[in-house]
Order: sequence, then structure tokens, then C-alpha cells
Amino acid sequence: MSNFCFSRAGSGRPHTPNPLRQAGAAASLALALLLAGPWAASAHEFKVGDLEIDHPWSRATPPGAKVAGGYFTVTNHGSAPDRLVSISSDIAAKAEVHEMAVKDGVMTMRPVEGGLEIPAGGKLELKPGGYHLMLMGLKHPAKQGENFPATLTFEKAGSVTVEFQVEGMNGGMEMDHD
Ligand SMILES: [Cu+2]
Repeated sequence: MSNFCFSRAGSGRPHTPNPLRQAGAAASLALALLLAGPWAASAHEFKVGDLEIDHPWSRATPPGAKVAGGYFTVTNHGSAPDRLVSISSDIAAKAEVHEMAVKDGVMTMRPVEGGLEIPAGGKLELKPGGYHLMLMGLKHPAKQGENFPATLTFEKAGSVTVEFQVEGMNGGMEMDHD
């Protein structure tokens, strides 16, 4: 492996750090932090049992919209897997966990049956384009800069109420539902 890298790099000093490369990495980290600014400043987390729920967020919805997505990361610090089994929020008549799938070249989404596993020592990510929380039958629009509460229920850890932060309308991708 190191021989391969050595000959590929064509350098006589394969173990010497490349200062240019490090500067580049530092610059892109700085850029990432800059772009993530508002999030980084308002990062928030919640805990229940061995689980940590990081930065629940949602996207602002146009007037009259009936659905909104919800996103967050769950980290399982325990030694046994857990499952996200249900969600409820006063903002919506119904909340489901959805998964995205490509069928016949078309991106569709559908409810996840039986809950989503958070592996022991692992992470579950809900994000645009992947698993997400679907708030259906919105009772009022989600407004940028506001928060709304939702209760997440896990099979082992139990229930926890978290605050979703409503971000701008244009983050991530927009999806239609069946
Ligand atoms: Cu959905």
C-alpha cells in the first residue's frame, strides 16, 4: 500500500506533510464553518437515555402548504440498538418517518414500516433526500426563524420533546408526495 502511494505520488519524501495541502484543508474547513454559520451558532441538542438528538430542523413552508419535512441526527451512545418508532407534533395532524427511493427513474417517498433503527454506538441521520420526518396536515405554516416542538418516541429510550428550528425555504431539495 505505502509502496503504491510512494510511486504514485512520485515524491522522495512520502511521509513529509504537504504544507499546501494542509493550508487548503484549513481553508475549506473555514469555508464550511462560514457557510454553516447560522446553524453552528444555533446548534441545539436533546438527550433521552443513551440517545442524543442533534439539531432538529425544518424548512419554511409557503402559505397553504400541507406538508413539511423534519430533519435531525440521532446518536446512540449505548451498547444496544434502539428504534425511532413514532413522532407527533401539534403543528401537524400526522407525522410519519419517510424514506426516499428511486423507482423507474422517479424519486418517490413512502412511510417506513416498523421504525428506524439507531445502531448501538452508531447514528441515524434524517436529511433532505434521505430518511426524513414528514409532517402532514399542517395546521399553520412553518415560519423561518421560529421553532415548533415535536415528540419523538424510541422503543427503548422512551419519549423526548425536541424543538425544530425552521430554516429558509431553499435548503435541500423539494419533493412531491404521492
Ligand atoms: Cu416524505
